[in-house]
Amino acid sequence: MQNKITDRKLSLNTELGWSEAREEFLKPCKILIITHKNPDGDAVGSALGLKWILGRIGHTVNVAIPDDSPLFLKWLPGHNEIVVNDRKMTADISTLFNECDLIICADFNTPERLGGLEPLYRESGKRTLLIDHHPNGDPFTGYNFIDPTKGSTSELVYLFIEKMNFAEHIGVEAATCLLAGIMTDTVGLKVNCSYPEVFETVAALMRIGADKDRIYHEIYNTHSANRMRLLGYSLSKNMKILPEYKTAYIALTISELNSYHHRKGDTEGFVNYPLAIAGIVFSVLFTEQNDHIKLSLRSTGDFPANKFAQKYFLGGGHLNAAGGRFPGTMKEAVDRFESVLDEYKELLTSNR
Ligand SMILES: [Mn+2]
Repeated sequence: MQNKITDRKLSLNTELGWSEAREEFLKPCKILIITHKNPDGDAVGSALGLKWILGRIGHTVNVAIPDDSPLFLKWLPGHNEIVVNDRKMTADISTLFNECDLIICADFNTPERLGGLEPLYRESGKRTLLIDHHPNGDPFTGYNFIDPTKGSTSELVYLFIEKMNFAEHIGVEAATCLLAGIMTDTVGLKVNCSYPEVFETVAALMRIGADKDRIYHEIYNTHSANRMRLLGYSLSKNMKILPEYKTAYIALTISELNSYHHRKGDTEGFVNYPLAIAGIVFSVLFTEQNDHIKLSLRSTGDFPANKFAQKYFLGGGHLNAAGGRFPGTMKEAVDRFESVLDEYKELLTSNR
């Protein structure tokens, strides 16, 4: 493996890649696993799952994330050992970057997604490996294991470990983290998992001891009353439906969020609700942040939420699940959104 972003890039989907990687992982070393800002269940689940497995193999492993993860992930085994950049632990984190032998990037496809960790990553000069399922990414690391046909990076971590002949090192903690990651990116095994192999991985993780029902409960049934009331408000008072575009959106300002005592992660999943309305194929959630408007976009069928986000909202992601941002006010963001929809009218209305 090579050092810099511009050096040789080797896909693990080649025999050479696998044999080099196997050798690499046999000697104990210091590994730093990093993932994207606003980490979701797949980001944290894949990173922690890897940490448990590589630790068992004999490596010294740390996980660092750019900002804190939402409350519904804090129960994951090993979560309390994650180093979070926004807790003013930058000094500790730069030591981790300096002292590791290998950096594993999980669940993102461009270094910009690292937020505050990006400069540390770019300056690290370490050997690097990327495991990811986002489409059209730049394989920016020395090694990469990328498969956009998979519903989650956590599933790819399982396949990676299996392919490396390390499956015996997957314990119940790792299995729990990986199944949590699979469950969150597939919204409880409902979307992005219409291929039989994913259920073989789920079955394998359950046999190791992952408790599917408990994981589902911890992720989906541990909300606060305030979060449920905010959801109720979003759907009954705030959601706007544009039937001529088969589109619906929710736009929450900071003052609206505050009036429901919003906590990080509370709006997670809101964007999926409008898609349950007959005839709606495109749903967007706008949430006001301190200095920009954040967008979550979901679509059904072949409407490319990622291309839409990329073209107009500085974002990207998957075909049916993408993110973006808008530097301006909520009104400007929503006006812009409504004004560009017409360009997609045919694509939207021909979708089911
Ligand atoms: Mn993911």
